[in-house]
Amino acid sequence: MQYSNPVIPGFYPDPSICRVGDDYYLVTSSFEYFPGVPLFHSKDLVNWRQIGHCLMTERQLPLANAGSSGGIYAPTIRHHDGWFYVVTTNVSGIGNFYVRSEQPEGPWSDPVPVMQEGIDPSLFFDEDGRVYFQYACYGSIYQCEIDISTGSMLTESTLIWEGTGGAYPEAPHLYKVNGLYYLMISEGGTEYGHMATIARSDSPYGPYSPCPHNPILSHRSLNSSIHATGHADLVQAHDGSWWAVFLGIRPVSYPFRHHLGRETFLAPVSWTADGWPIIGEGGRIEPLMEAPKLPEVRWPLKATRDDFDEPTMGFDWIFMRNPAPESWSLHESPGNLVLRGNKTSLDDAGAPAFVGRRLCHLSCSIAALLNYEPERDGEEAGLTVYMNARYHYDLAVKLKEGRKVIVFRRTVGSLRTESVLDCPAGSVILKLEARPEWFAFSVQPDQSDELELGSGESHLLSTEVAGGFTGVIVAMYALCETGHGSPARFDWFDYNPVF
Ligand code: 6LW
Repeated sequence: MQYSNPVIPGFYPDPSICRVGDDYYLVTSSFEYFPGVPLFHSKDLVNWRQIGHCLMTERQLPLANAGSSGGIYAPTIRHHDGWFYVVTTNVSGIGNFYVRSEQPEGPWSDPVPVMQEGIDPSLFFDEDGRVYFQYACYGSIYQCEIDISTGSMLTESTLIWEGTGGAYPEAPHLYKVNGLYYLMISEGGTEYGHMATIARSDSPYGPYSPCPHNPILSHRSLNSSIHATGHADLVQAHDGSWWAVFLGIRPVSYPFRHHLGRETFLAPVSWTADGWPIIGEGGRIEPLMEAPKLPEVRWPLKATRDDFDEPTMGFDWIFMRNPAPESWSLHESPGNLVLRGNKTSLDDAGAPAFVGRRLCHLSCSIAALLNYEPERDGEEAGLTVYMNARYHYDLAVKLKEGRKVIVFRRTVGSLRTESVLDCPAGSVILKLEARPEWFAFSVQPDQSDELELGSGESHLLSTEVAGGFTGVIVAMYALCETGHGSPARFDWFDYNPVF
């Protein structure tokens, strides 16, 4: 049986995985979005369901100072002695820290800081009870021992490997196999030169001897629909087979540009006769690959419509930074998500009234029913296809010089275009058709014909143009320059992948 890559599509980069019995858990980076560090569960490594987030409170994840692509960088998840540990970095806050929980669904603890600079922290629990903390800093990989009950450092940090000469050695993970310590990292930068490399030693502190088959994973200079593979983590399945999760991208158009962000991929790991792990076929992976020989467990398909009838938001929904409590409500108008604009706009590095989900498919149909009668001039509410504060396409209902209008706006760096149509009173359905190379916007006012507003190229919202580490988010939003805007009632939100 085959499976298709990515196994977790959409902006879910820097994956880390651990196994407890026949259960697999996986976390990814989340940057300026809240809640942080999405947590996934699988029984077969192919079918994943999100079961929550590890950072659910502002105390765990203060993001007020996080710019675009700030906040939470790469996490690592490990399980030891009955506890789950997730270690990560808030680059816009306390730096390196971990949270822990006895159940993967939480509650997760308050942050335990590790007073060590750098990014991409990882944990290794050795058989003698020692706990090692690895991280990337100053272009090398460092390690110290820590007291896992307090996060305090028990030894000085020492440089343990500088990689094979690629730029930016990062994403370290340490494994012990047949009595040897294997240190896997990524090099070459997270773009088209990305690769995973590995070295081994008979001591956790090295010296580490590099694998003669490095890189053990890379799509650099390959003719493939998948690029930038790297930032990998290894797991031994409960049937004894080895697998790797790692990030990759799926560029569209030429020159290569990708807008979904870095996604999570899976590939088998084989061991060479001289005891080295190789990911995929000689480091190359495919969109379709042989599935693990584990009992397949599929999860219930997600509903394509969210009616906002539940008391809490589903796990797919994320906010931009820590949301202002008064900017959103599921209780003000039962059966609706109500947004009230504040003074923060989509162009600001703040916390606008914004509830979004990752765009996980190159082709999909998205729509939302909006009841909104703006009373303050300049206030608006609608949908945005958002890469970051300087690159987004918006479709909104707005009060403009006393008239209720529909606005279609494209913000591409310093360039901005805007088209306006009169909007009849009453509700409107805001529509977005996403295809690999473009986004098309239209509205369906109540009792009226659909009106096409325009389209925008996807490559203008791509990482190669917009920069950063995230991927496109489709969000409902509201803004009001005077603060506390009129209620924007979103009755439902549809997300229908087009295959
Ligand atoms: C991540 C690091 C990286 O921490 O980017 O480019 C950072 N490589 O591994 C954010 O994904």
